[in-house]
Amino acid sequence: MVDRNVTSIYEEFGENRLPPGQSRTNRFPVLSKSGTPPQDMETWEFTVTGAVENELSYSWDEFNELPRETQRQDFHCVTGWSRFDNEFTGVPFPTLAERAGVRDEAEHVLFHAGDGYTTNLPLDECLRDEVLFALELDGQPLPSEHGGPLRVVTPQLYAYKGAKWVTGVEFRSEPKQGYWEKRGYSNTANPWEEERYSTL
Ligand SMILES: Nc1nc2c(c(=O)[nH]1)N[C@H]1C(S)=C(S)[C@@H](COP(=O)(O)O)O[C@H]1N2
Ligand SMILES: [Mo]
Repeated sequence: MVDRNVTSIYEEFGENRLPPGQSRTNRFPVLSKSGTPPQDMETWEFTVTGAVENELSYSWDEFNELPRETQRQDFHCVTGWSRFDNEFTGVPFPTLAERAGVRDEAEHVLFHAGDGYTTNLPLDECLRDEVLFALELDGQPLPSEHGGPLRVVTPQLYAYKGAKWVTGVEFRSEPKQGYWEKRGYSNTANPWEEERYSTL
């Protein structure tokens, strides 16, 4: 059962559901900088750190007690493919932000992942209900190659903004560029503006 269908968020950004320069696929390609890291659920830990009132730390069992919802979302990869109607189940970013209590000086977010990947976003871009910490895809545990046990999805942005195997969220007063942002991909990553590459 889908709690929220967010496949119409494109209306905020452009005319068409399929962003310019994208082609639609029913496959789900895997794009990882260095393969799928091993996961040990006994020692798995997820942290919320930085400019918050309460830094948080969750074991896998604790994370599973958080309120979650299922959303129908589209997924746009900067390399040119889009996959429509994915059903992701997870914890919306605002839920975790509220539990941690974001301090006034926090304006940026850096996501950390188990393979050393990082990606950055302005806080505003994260405080949207469709930014999910996803545990399931189409009713099944998220496949490890797609970021299981836990990944971020950002349907309003190119998918490199969603860290697979996410291990932590750091709230910051200053921005810090992530893995692909440092290597020339766009900081802002809006698919309807075709913000693929850094203009710097
Ligand atoms: N931890 C981590 N997250 C990551 C990546 C990665 O290499 N490591 N690749 C990113 C890129 S470039 C894309 S396009 C999407 C791909 O997600 P998929 O493999 O599920 O298609 O994950 C993003 N998140
Ligand atoms: Mo990507």
